[in-house]
Amino acid sequence: MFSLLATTFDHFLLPTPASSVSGEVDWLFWFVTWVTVIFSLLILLGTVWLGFRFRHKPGINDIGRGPTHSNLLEIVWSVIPLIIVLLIAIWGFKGYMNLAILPPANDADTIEINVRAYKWAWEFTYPNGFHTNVLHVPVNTKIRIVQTSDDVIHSLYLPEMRIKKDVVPGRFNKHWFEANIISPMGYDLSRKKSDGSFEELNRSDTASYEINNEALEKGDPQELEKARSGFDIYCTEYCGTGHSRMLSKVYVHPDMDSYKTWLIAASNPYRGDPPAKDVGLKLATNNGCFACHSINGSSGTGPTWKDMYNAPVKLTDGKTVTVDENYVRDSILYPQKEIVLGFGGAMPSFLGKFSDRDIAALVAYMKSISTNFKGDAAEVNQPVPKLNEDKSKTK
Ligand code: HEC
Ligand SMILES: [Cu+2]
Repeated sequence: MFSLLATTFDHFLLPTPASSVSGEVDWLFWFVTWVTVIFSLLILLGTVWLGFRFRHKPGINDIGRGPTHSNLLEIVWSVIPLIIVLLIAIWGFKGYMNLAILPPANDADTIEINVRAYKWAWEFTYPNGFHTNVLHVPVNTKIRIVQTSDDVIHSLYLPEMRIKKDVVPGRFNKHWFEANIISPMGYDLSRKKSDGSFEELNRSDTASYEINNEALEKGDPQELEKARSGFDIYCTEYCGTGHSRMLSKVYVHPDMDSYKTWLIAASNPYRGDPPAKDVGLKLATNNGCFACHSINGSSGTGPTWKDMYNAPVKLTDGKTVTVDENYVRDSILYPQKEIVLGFGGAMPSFLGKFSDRDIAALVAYMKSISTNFKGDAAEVNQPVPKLNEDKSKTK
């Protein structure tokens, strides 16, 4: 009976069950709900019936002598609730343990995703270091989530996956889920077919996935359509004025290949031929350059990049050189070759990590923040030209 009623009311109270634990969670939810409903009704009806049955009757003033004790009644109303409550406790504890014990991190079939919460957005970091504001996962794959917050307490809630956990600053909270159905996809309003209908959003096309909450609030139709695809992600810990805007999506891919295709395309900073300086900024951000280099003129572990391009630098060997493409290239690939006066040789080598195309993009970014760059400003806004060596990388 429970499951029959449960399916009838399924989408009334609970969103689509989409993970390996949703069946169990929903069963327990409906069990508790119906036990509550049935017992509330029994008690209410009993009270009304007893009140009516033993109401005051005119002419009868004898209050009578009813039964004072019944062992049978005492046992029935103690043991039945005890069994029900124990059932709920054991069942709930099993479910809790299942969610609390993570799949092993070294399992090849498990994907670990880092979540960073801040006022007021989510950032999901994938195993290759790429991060974005939406969550992509393959279906039927265990996902370990390791999460922390930059500022206040947030809470990561994926209703369709039936998981929720606080994101607390100063510690890493972990949980996991395994999606077992593919997420719904909306339509791409920028791609109209000849019959007037729209193409379905393509799971491995990243450009159409990143959420722009500002545009969404302004009612941008493309963003509204996107909001109809994927499953929901909410923050469920009131965290300030932007709390209600901490919305995101989880996209469940039909298989590992589709997920990987997406990840490779999304991680490629050249996707969509953006301006060279933007590629450079992305490369610098993704590779941690800003841990040591500032762009505001202040020195960190390394010299600032502000006004660095085309400026003279004094080196420890007494020479003075002007920062140009080759100097930057050498600084990145062979940092110990020329060391800037006043700085230790703490710069790690990025040999093998950056192609010359990448370095051209980094230089374009450095030009864009240097008043010593006297060239055409439009230059840094052109896409980085494709070089032969990159053919294999960008496919
Ligand atoms: C661990 C700290 C650290 C990180 C991370 C780091 N650098 Fe450096 N970098 C330094 C230091 C220290 C120097 C100065 C000493 C030297 O010339 O080797 C330097 C020097 C440089 C210079 C020459 C600066 C000048 O004023 O002449 C460039 C260009 C540069 N780094 C680029 C990068 C890029 C690009 C990245 C990221 C891919 C990066 N660095 C990451 C520490 C770092
Ligand atoms: Cu929040």
